[in-house]
Amino acid sequence: MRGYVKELYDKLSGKYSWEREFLQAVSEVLGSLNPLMEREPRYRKHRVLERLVEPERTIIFRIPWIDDHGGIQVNSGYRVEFNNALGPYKGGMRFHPSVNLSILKFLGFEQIFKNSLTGLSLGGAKGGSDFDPKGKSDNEVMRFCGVLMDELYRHIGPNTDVPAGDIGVGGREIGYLFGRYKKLKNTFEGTLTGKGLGWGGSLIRPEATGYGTVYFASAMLSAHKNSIEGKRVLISGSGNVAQFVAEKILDLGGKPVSFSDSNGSIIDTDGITRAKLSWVMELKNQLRGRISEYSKEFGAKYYEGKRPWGLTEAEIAIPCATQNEIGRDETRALIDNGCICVVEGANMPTEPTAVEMLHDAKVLFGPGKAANAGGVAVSSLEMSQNSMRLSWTREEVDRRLQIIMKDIHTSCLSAARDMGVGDDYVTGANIAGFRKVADAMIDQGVV
Ligand code: NDP
Ligand code: 2IT
Repeated sequence: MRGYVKELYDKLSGKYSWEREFLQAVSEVLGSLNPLMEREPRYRKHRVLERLVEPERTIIFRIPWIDDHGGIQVNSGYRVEFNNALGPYKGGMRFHPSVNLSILKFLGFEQIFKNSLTGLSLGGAKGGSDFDPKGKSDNEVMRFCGVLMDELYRHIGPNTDVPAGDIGVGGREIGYLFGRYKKLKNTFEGTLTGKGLGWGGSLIRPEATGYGTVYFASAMLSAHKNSIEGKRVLISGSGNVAQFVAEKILDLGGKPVSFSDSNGSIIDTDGITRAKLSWVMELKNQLRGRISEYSKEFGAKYYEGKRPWGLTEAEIAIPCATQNEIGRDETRALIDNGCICVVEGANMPTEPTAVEMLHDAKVLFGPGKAANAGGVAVSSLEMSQNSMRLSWTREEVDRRLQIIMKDIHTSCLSAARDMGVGDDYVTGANIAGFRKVADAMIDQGVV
């Protein structure tokens, strides 16, 4: 980073010095924008960047709830409404003990550019709580979601802000959140996405992030005269995104060889078959068990406390757990074990120095804001279906998802080539995502 964007970044990092993840996300975007700022001075004149790095609104609230033993628990709730230049605020809710304002600001900031890349009318937001759903009963999760919504409902709406899922928030949580929202507002409307299929949800929404990430990987490989077929694929996480990445890899003839969770990783060099995958889906989605149980069931090796990178040879790596889960040593191990392509299913899973190493080693790198945009894209298709009061078929939604992912890939590559940085997808995604939002902000004046 240098010049004007560096000055801006230094100011921001002085003001929010403790917001490590947020500053990391901003630094990555600003690092790509310098040449564009020099080429098109109007962005600087209108102080678009200064405005973009401040959320339009941040709501922080208390969530007191009663546990199964009659005890009073207290959590923090957040919604960061970052930017609505392109459409209603849109982005997921994360429930995880690590959640704080820095993490939600990083996710909300990324979401602005991701949503812009989809080509759909979506602003950027993120929210969540430091509530830990692990080990809680369904009734506890329901009571917690109810109290969270007692505050959140006044800030959201189908044309205002439309939350969805993220880590720790799946179909069960969206159901409880929607139930309370509907009761409080006395209106049945599409204010949340990821809803159940019987009550306004869209086919393919659960699959969309994972499928979309693999469609993006496939487009990257095909632009470089390669494909997924026959490739071994390391996957981290074993939740929503990881499961459907594995399913689509199998559809396209690849071989998933790992899963992980916050306790450790399993490596299955025989390959995770469809039968093993459906066992994992039941383990994680119904029984809410640990991935270590996979090794007891199928005899694969379990590595306690380790992430899967470089634990076995593989051509492709798709991180699908959380931020900063691939560091320098792991990147070295990936490269030494034959990795040619890293695609981010998770948000910001690769540390900045690791991204540099991948670029230097000419490993293809697909950044999350482009690669995992299929989830929010199908959320937007869910909103469209809700507005029209109809439901598209599985084939129709999947067809649209494939087109959107292909278009995102093309936008990233053409923005990168336009800036003379070859196939640097990070620069491409940041510039293509930024331009649309920045132009809209200029058109709409200083608001
Ligand atoms: P889930 O809650 O379904 O799964 C998360 C998985 O990641 C679990 O296996 C979890 O393990 C693991 N994990 C979470 N936090 C950590 C941690 N701190 N360290 C190690 N492992 C961890 O979430 P999703 O699959 O929905 O989300 C995964 C990633 O994808 C996130 O980065 C999310 O922001 C991103 N994403 C999700 C989208 C969606 O539509 N759901 C859309 C776009 C991106 P454990 O069970 O032990 O906690
Ligand atoms: O990070 C993400 O894009 C999501 N968690 C999905 C957001 C959404 O609104 O579907």
